[in-house]
Amino acid sequence: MCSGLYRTCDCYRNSTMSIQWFPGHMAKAKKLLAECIPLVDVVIELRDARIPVSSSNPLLAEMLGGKPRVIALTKPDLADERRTVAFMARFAGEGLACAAVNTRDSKGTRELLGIVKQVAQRTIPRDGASSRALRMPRAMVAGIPNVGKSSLINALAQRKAARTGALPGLTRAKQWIHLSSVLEILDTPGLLWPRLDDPEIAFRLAVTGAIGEGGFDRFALAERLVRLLTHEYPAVLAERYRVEVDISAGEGSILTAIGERRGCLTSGGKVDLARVADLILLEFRSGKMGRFTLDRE
Ligand SMILES: Nc1nc2c(ncn2[C@@H]2O[C@H](COP(=O)(O)OP(=O)(O)OP(=O)(O)O)[C@@H](O)[C@H]2O)c(=O)[nH]1
Ligand SMILES: [Mg+2]
Repeated sequence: MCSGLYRTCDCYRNSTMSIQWFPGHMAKAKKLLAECIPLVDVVIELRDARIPVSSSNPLLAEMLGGKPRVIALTKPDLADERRTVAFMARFAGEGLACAAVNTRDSKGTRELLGIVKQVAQRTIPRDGASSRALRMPRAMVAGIPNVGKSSLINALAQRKAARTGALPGLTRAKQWIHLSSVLEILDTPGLLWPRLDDPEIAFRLAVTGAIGEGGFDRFALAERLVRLLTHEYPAVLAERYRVEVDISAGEGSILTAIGERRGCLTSGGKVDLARVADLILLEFRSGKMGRFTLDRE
């Protein structure tokens, strides 16, 4: 039986999928963020362009107080471009400064840096007589795990200043990075909120890679992804895996067909459904299936 927050078995496969992930280091991350917010002039809130609303962290919004914030939409290369543009227009309409940044080719970094410096100028302490800035602007990146915080810092710094990686929960402590003489920027650990009450938001966070492996059943997650793709993008699975997609036979039968096609077999020659689940989650997350935005404007 599985218990507590860490559900690794699939005992709820036929029930509503349960996703929660708030390991010990996350509680520490929350404390650290609260300590760091007063040290900076502006907070760059990173949101995944595939889920620009679901990846907005309510805890962070609470902790910000009156601190100015700028939204950076990350991984736009994996999202539906038209929807990214629409979301940016929506945020601008709400008075939120926003830029989309692809850290793979650094597109959007200059724009983001310009916005951050501009916003920071408003709050930076100044010499009373000359109104000269008394120090360099300070910013921090914050957001859900794996959203691309450390990658963004590296793209802004144009060097590998912070450690990055595909699994959420990599950065565990704060780290100041100096961007020449323009800005000091603080990398922080990813933060989720303790109870993911909305199962749809939890699914979107998990399928885009924000939740650690212990927080969900990967087979149930893959099944749900198959269901979503079959309903909303009916051609995707058939085209990518050259299988017949008949959802009336169940998601499991589609996963089995993909496993047969891709040779994901156990030593006994049966389809290894855990490997198939990993395969389709990996290919979805890496953009091999196409570009998707799961939130709706
Ligand atoms: N496709 C794509 N992948 C990106 C982009 N930015 C970051 N990534 C990938 O996203 C993954 C997570 O990046 P990190 O920078 O380590 O994310 P993080 O927010 O610092 O993660 P934690 O420290 O674990 O909270 C890595 O595999 C990056 O290569 C992007 O613009 N496009
Ligand atoms: Mg990091």
